[in-house]
Amino acid sequence: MSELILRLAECIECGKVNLAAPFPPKMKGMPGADELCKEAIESGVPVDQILNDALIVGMSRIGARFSQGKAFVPEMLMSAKAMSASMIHLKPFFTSGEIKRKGTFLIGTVAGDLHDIGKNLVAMMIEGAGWEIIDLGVDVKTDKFFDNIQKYPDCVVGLSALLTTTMANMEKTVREIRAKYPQKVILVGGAPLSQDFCIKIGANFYSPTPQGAVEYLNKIAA
Ligand code: B1M
Repeated sequence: MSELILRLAECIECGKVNLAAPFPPKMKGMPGADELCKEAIESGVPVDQILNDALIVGMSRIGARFSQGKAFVPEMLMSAKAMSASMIHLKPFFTSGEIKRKGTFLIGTVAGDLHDIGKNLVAMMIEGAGWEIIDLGVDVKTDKFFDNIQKYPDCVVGLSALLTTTMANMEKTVREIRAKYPQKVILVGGAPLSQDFCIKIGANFYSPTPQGAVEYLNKIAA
């Protein structure tokens, strides 16, 4: 594998955004994801290789470390930032169809709930795994999910809830989606949830971490 790809994967994993970024201190003064991604494209590295062997590998390494308690939210946010800096260069290739997405993931925080930090992290990790993200934001009522399921019929749906009080709204939305779209794959997550709750409301999968959601999605996309 090319030296450039290995360095880019390391920048994503370590959250090195660009040359000017002071984080992480051990990479100060070195080119970051922004410059290395641009260089890789300009030197003819196939764009799907840049995505699969650098971006996805870097994001999955940081995701695994987070799941093991060896990395924390700020580090994941820096990795997501580095990924976004690279994605700017890759976006035209997605638009032209040269790089294929694994699927579309519709995500929102449920009605009545304004917490979005965890939801955003999950969205960024899933985007980093090669999925197109449609982020519906916070306080998302069932109708908004319906509108977007109609727009993206093959999408997988993800719901996040951070309050015990809004778990009831999650249940309502999942049941309503299930009634209208019985085959729809629905993932749920958020601090107060549990596997038992996931089963009770009829969602397909519960993950306490972004990486768990990524692994599940990759499995169903394979
Ligand atoms: Co709120 N809040 N908050 N809050 N808040 C909590 C959640 C709370 C636990 C604090 C406490 O009392 N100790 C408590 C909930 C208690 C409960 O119901 N069990 C609480 C409360 C009560 C409230 C208010 C009601 C307070 C009030 O006004 N009286 C109010 C409600 C507003 C509303 O939503 N309607 C409120 C408001 C707020 C702020 C707006 C001030 C702010 C949110 C800002 C924002 O999100 N933009 C806020 C914050 C920041 C918190 C805490 C401190 C941090 C939440 C967070 O971002 N964690 C939180 C206490 C805490 O957790 N220590 C608290 C970091 C984030 C990365 O983790 O969101 O769990 P998390 O996401 C994780 C996993 O859960 C998982 O992956 C993420 C990464 O690991 N995950 C998924 C999440 N979604 C997933 C989806 C998936 C898969 C995995 O698949 C689809």
